[in-house]
Amino acid sequence: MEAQLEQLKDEALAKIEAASDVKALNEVRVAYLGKKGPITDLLKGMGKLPAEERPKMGALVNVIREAVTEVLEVRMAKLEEQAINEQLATESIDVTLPGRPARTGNHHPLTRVVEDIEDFFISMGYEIAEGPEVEKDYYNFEALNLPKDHPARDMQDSFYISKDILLRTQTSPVQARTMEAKNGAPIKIICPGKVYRRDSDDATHSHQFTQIEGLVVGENIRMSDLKGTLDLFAKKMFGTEREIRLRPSFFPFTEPSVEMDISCFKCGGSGCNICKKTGWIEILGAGMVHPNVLRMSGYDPTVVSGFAFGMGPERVAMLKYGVEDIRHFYTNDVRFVSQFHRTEV
Ligand code: 2U9
Repeated sequence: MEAQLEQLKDEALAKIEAASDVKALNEVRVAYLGKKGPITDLLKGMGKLPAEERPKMGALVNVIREAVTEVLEVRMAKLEEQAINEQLATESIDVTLPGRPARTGNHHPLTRVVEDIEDFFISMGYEIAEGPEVEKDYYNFEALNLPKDHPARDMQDSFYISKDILLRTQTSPVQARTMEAKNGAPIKIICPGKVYRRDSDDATHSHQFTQIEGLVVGENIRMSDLKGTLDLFAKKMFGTEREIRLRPSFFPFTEPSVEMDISCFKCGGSGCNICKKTGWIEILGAGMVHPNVLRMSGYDPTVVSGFAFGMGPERVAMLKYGVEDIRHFYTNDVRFVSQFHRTEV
């Protein structure tokens, strides 16, 4: 039995020595030390030996197993090193190859326009206010001077969740909520966000779009403040050459109400395809906050006044970047969205 074990050991050591690569050595390991190998067999066969021989034989098998394992590990380390060296000798790295440029992403054009508008108003001391997109009928309509029978509240134009809850159709409810919360204190905010209307989607309409509205409330806030603010805004967004024009309009929440045009940034006012030969481009709506709106949210219209304005960043982006279909903003085609890299550092 002992001689048999010694022979097994010599045989294993000879095969380890003869193994010329990692794969061959692994085969030797499985063959001699594996679950089906002779050493495991010997250990399993111990039960058949007379009881007094078992400890001695068991110890001998273990000594041999450990000796074989040790030699095998040393040989394995050597063969692995040899394999790596062979690989290194055959491979080469060309350090003169030009690097691959790191592809950076860019902001979505709408995000970019919204952030540009935000930056301007933040520079003017405004704060950004946000509110829920699922809104109460009260804040979306009632508090904005759109009473129950107003045509703009028609079920056709809004996504109702229940009788009193809908997807907001404008960001104005954020201003109404802010007024209520501020409890008579001065306000200077802009409210960017998503709004929803029941519209059939086409090149210029979308059932979901973006709005930015602004609200300033305090003592002695005048129409001239509104006009000065909008004039600066137009110059910042569309170029220092721009002039603005206010036309009378109507919104239930402002009185008087105006629509603002800017002088065409393409032709400078002489008439072209962008301004439809008028020299002017409509950009936003605005007005002095209606006394009813002030009163409903806890402000005294005999003491304070305010101005408000609203615009659609999609329209601003379409004009600024010559985008012809509003749906491009929402379909995430990389050929479209990757065209709006900011070039300024
Ligand atoms: C309160 C008081 C007044 C917000 C205003 C407009 C005029 C306006 C539209 C432009 C195109 C929205 O994106 S659009 O469809 N908005 O013309 N919005 S004044 O007036 C308010 C809002 C809230 C409490």
